[in-house]
Amino acid sequence: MHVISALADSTAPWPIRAADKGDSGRDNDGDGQVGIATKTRAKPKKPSQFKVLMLNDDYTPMEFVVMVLKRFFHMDLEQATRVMLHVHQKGVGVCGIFPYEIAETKVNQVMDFARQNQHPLQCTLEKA
Ligand code: TYC
Repeated sequence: MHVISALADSTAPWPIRAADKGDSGRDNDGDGQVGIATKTRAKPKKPSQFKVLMLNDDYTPMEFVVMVLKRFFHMDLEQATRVMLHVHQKGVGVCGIFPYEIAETKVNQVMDFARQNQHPLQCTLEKA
């Protein structure tokens, strides 16, 4: 098969079509393959990371926030207390940084747990 070498020509400001590179779309080497070009990435991209943020509110008890940080983010009492107080004073704080699916699961777990206990605690995601 004729491989289209400029498929990923980063200097071209437009997508390069097979015809632009003299590939007629016909089988040129008799191997029965027509117009298929694949390019594997030499360097696979790292999965992007997301911060899980906790937001302050006036009603959720401090003890509950500490419990959440221990339960879902595996913090010890000291660390959880420090993060809770940071959120209480600054309005927002980072609970941890995770790949997207794990971060999303943590947010859902925290929000479900807060709802079940009738607290307005809010948790969200932000690209790291
Ligand atoms: N501000 C809350 C209070 O005074 C405590 C609190 C801390 C709530 C952190 C939410 O993410 C939070 N009871």
